[in-house]
Amino acid sequence: MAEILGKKTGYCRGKGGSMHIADFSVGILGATAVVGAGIPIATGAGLSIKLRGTHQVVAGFFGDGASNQGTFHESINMAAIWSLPVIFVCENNLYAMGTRQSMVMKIESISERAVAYGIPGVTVDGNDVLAVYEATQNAVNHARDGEGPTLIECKTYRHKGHSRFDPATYRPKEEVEEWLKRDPIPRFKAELRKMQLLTEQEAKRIEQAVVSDVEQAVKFAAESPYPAPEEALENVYR
Ligand SMILES: Cc1ncc(C[n+]2csc(CCOP(=O)(O)OP(=O)(O)O)c2C)c(N)n1
Ligand SMILES: [Mg+2]
Repeated sequence: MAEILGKKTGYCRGKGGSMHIADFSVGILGATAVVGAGIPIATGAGLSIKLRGTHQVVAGFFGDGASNQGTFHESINMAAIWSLPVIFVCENNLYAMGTRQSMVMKIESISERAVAYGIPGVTVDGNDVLAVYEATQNAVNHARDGEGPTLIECKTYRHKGHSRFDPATYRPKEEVEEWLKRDPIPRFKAELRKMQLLTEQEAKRIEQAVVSDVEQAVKFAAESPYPAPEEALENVYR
């Protein structure tokens, strides 16, 4: 919250904002506002892991729209030929801003593109927590065994417009209603309840704890100072 509000206490001291947030201390190399620009960064991080010989694995996230950028094709091909430990995670939410996938692609599943680079490509129900977990686990094992990258396509949906200013009138009402029923959070809760791994009381406690964390983050951010003007050129590349 502090970073989003441009405050000095944010992860990037208020200079990254929501679009360029990074936290190297936990391995988050950074978000980027340039669609598809994170994909070559993931490949580069994979090369770094290989050269350093650690057991790390990179996960790079991007959208269906980003998979039409040249960076997607070039980066996956390089990661494939060098057998880099990278998981390319495509969150296919059917839209790139207002552009529906079917308007700009002849294929239905983006995972099909993996064939062109000789790597595994899987499509999973992106709103099914355990299905995503399983696909990721397989891809991690594959990467750690030195077998190279995997492309995972998570089929999902955007619950709202692209931004707060987008009324998203280009989407059929029925389509939105259908997808809202598949919201992964209540769905996973129901699954845990069915497996008797969660009581209603525990679920309530978790929800309250999350609400309280968010409220505290908002309060902390609101009360934090902005960076001083004379710090403008500190902690930035120039
Ligand atoms: C190179 C580039 N072109 C255009 C834009 C404008 N833009 C911002 S988000 C977006 C759509 C991205 O769609 P997708 O990859 O499907 O990601 P989603 O927002 O659905 O997660 C576009 C075109 C941009 N930020 N960068
Ligand atoms: Mg999209």
